[in-house]
Amino acid sequence: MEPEYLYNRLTVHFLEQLQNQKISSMVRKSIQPYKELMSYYSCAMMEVEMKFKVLSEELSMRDDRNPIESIRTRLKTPQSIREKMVRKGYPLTVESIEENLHDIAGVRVICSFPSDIYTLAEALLKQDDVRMIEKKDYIKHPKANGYRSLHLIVEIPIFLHDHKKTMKVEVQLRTISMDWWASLEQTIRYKKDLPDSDFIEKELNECAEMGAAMDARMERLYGMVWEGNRDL
Ligand code: 0O2
Repeated sequence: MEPEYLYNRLTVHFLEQLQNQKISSMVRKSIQPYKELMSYYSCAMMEVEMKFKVLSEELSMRDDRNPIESIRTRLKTPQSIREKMVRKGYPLTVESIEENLHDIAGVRVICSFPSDIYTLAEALLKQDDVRMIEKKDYIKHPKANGYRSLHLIVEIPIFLHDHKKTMKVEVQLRTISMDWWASLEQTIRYKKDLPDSDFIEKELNECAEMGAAMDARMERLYGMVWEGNRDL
């Protein structure tokens, strides 16, 4: 049997066993390729986070305010990786995880105003070691439930001791109010197997609209106060 094939099978076994929290010692030894991949994602995530920290430092200096309220990072859990691979019908191998899942490393950037989202996205995408793979603008085109954020899948290099590797990272940019909505909507309903409810759907959608309206008003106020543009 090919060692690579064996590794892959064992990783599958690892992911399956993980769900039951029964990891045999043999499976433990087999998880090296999976652990390596996760560590590369972790490095890529740190790189992207640092890029935003640098932008935050520079833009704070330039504009006398920080366009970034906070940055959060997360690596997808093995359970969540397994669930998505199975749901999408991809083979459960380390190679397939790397090829098919683009959101294992996630960086969420919470911005002050909607325009900051686009300023930051543009600044990131202009960098010559960043390549955009995909863009989903759920702000200009909110999801039916009201979800808003700008999603970017970017590819960036990470420099290891003897080689360079290119990794994908999902970047989600949103305002405080978009984040507040997404966070509470996740608590209430997102990906929960709940029966359809027109009432809940309508309420959540209305809250999302209110959030968007507040964002627009706050941005307008900011423009009036700081830029002296009273006709905004
Ligand atoms: P978490 O907790 O962030 O890890 P899929 O992953 O198959 O659902 P796709 O096309 O890969 O869909 O990704 P999509 O829809 O562009 O964005 C997925 C991520 O965006 C989710 O990641 C959430 O973080 C966020 N998201 C998208 N839609 C919603 C929504 O309706 N409500 C909330 N609260 N968040 C949303 P994960 O992995 O599902 O979750």
